[in-house]
Amino acid sequence: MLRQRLLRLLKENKGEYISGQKLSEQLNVSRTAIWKHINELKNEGYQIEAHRKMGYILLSEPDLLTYEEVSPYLSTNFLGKYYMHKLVIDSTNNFAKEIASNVPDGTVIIAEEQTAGRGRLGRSWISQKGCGIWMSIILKPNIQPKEAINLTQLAAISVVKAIEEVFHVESKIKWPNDIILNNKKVCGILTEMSSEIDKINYVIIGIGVNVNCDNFPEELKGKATSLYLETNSKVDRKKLTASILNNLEFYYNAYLQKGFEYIRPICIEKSITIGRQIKVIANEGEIEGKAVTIDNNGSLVVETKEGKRLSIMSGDVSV
Ligand code: BT5
Repeated sequence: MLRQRLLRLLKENKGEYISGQKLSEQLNVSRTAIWKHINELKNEGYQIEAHRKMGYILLSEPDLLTYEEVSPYLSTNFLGKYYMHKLVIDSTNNFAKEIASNVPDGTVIIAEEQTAGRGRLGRSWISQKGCGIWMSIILKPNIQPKEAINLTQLAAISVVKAIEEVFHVESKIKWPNDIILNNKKVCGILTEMSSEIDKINYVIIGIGVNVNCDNFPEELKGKATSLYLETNSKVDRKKLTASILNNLEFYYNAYLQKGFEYIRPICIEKSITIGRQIKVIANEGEIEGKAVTIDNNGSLVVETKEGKRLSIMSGDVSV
């Protein structure tokens, strides 16, 4: 695409002028076409100055999670190769569901803002404009439907590893789908699936990370936080997005090749739940006891005060 090639050239020469003549020669298009695309980029927030003799200079890029902005940090083979970016959407998971059957494995959908972001069980997910990573990843794994719960764990460790890698901050996983930083929720994961009895059509992993958010509604104060609030510095959403995808592809491949056993020790190491006295609201009802481990299926093992061990596949944990 011309636009992408033009942007690449401007980025390669960031802070330096590049003449309209040179751009038109290298891209093999007219100077008018260049000028038209430059104007489009400027409208999207790229700060580009034009000088009659010297040409164009890129001064800064917008804080947007477009493919052009995230891909320089991506090292994946298939995740995010098909990538859609929206300024506003109701929910990236809703949109992913609409398109899932017609797009390749590893498709990523990212929005700057969600007007109806969703949590589990019909709960809502606050997704303010430009301050977080609100994304859905479509996967088409050849695994049994009951194994899909493992993918939530894969996403959780990928987010924890990415936060560690990019910002050197240690977060923890509250089984099964919350990432916790200093006792507050910084990220939530919503995994949804379409399947037959023994075959998955697709899985959608929805990941919401509060990155630079600094203003939560009253009911979330004390419960929710962002990387910005915890580290006191504005955080690069582009690098974090790419690192989550890089890690997810790595752990996903490892999981498909070696099974959940490979992932399990990391889930246990990064868990904030294990070892604690907890209450779980699960399909089986309300269960109280000590979280002892995560088993080979990814279920949480809870020991009740009667000494009975229960394996729980999903639920809401409170400590
Ligand atoms: C979750 O549900 O934590 C899953 C959140 C998944 C969000 C992503 S964003 C991209 C994709 N598209 C979507 O529409 N969703 C996914 P759950 O465990 O049910 O937690 C929901 C609860 O978290 C709410 O009831 C609130 O108490 C709290 N909450 C809502 N917004 C929050 C936020 N931004 N940060 C922290 N906590 C929040």
